[in-house]
Amino acid sequence: MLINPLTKNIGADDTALDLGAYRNNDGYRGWLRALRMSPEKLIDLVQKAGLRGRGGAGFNTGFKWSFVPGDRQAQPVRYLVCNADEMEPGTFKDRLLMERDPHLLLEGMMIAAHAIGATTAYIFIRGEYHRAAKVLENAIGEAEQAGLLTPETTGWEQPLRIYLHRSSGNYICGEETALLNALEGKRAIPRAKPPYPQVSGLWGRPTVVNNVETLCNLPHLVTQGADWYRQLGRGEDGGTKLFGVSGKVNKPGLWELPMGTPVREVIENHAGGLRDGLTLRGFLPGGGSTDFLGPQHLDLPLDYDAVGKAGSRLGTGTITVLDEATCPVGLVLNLSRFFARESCGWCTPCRDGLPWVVHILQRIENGEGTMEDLELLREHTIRMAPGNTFCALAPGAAEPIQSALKLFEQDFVDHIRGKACPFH
Ligand code: L3W
Repeated sequence: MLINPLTKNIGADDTALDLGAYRNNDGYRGWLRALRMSPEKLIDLVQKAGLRGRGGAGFNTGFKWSFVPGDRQAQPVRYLVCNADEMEPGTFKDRLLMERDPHLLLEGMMIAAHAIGATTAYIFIRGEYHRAAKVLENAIGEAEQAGLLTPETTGWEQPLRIYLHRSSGNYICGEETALLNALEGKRAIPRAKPPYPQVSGLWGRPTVVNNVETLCNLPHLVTQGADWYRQLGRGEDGGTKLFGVSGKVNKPGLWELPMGTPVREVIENHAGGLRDGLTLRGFLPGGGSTDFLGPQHLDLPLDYDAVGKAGSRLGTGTITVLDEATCPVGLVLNLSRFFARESCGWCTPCRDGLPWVVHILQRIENGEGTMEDLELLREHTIRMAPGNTFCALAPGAAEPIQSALKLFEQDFVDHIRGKACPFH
């Protein structure tokens, strides 16, 4: 039984799979099967499989597609956008898929386009991903030359056009509505939701934005079916996931594992445990905009709901570990600097709040903080709560700070009382 659908074609050498090799490995079979299905059936299949968005939010993919208006005659123009703007701190999973198996992504996009009735698709890729961009350009050219996107193959009225758009912006461009503004050539600021893009997205037309890893799940899901997909998971959620670990571990990296794999297995078995006899103090489960969890959560299954119930979010599934020799204040300062720099400046808690947070954290890290600073820090993060901002950037940035203030409060106090960073 196939247990690694996302990485089955990714071998030891670092070359990207070309179209011929991809086809010889059963490539584009999911696509051909999807073409024989009605869009409604395809949407239903993906919804039943329980595929959840791998960009960080975990929204049910088939359910998202189902919001696109069904009447194609009334609204013939629809868009598919692949969100490849991977910039979340500690996250490097989509890059692997794009650089090494570009046709898996293209096949996933073609299946999604069939489901929603899109005839134009965009891959919005992080500007720094030069190699992935080159590999994808080449793969799009191969697919076009082989006639895969033509009406003769698809049976559609028009050819499917896939464009690669290289971002020149920052982290906020990964927020789906800021991304759409960027694609339209406007300033990349988030739009108010609703309306969600599925109803009114790119140039006001129905648009679905899906993450790279989400789309790469589709070819095998369609070939093997919803039951197979669900059974791949070990817990509540179906399928597999690219889990990663960074920080002071013996073998930082990325592995395709069943959804629901316990944290301990990822950190100890796959990442080889902590380096130099260090012990674990905590970890961010899925990127820099998630809450810290502690060693008591090592047996937690890496599922969306399970991690949510433990007080954090699965996010991108790429874990950052915190060991006892690393300063938690310095770590959250570093993350906050990133989020402050990458804000689009559209709403006040983000534009003004994040620089204040950086200023306070810097003061504490320098040994110049006061006990009042802790309260001030807490207040600022409360002002960044969801509902006070247009998008998830500031609420996400607040998560590691708020959880660090709970789990590692003594470290903050030690900085203030000792008038220096105890880790230096
Ligand atoms: C229709 C509703 N559609 C939600 C759709 C919505 C979107 C998806 C998720 O942020 C998170 C963020 C980062 N009717 C709907 C609906 N949708 N309600 O579902 O939406 P949402 O608002 O829950 O999240 P989001 O704003 O898209 C994504 C977190 O991911 N994150 C960041 C990851 C960064 C990367 C990267 O760099 N590549 O992945 C990590 O945790 O903080 O919370 O499509 O339209 N009622």
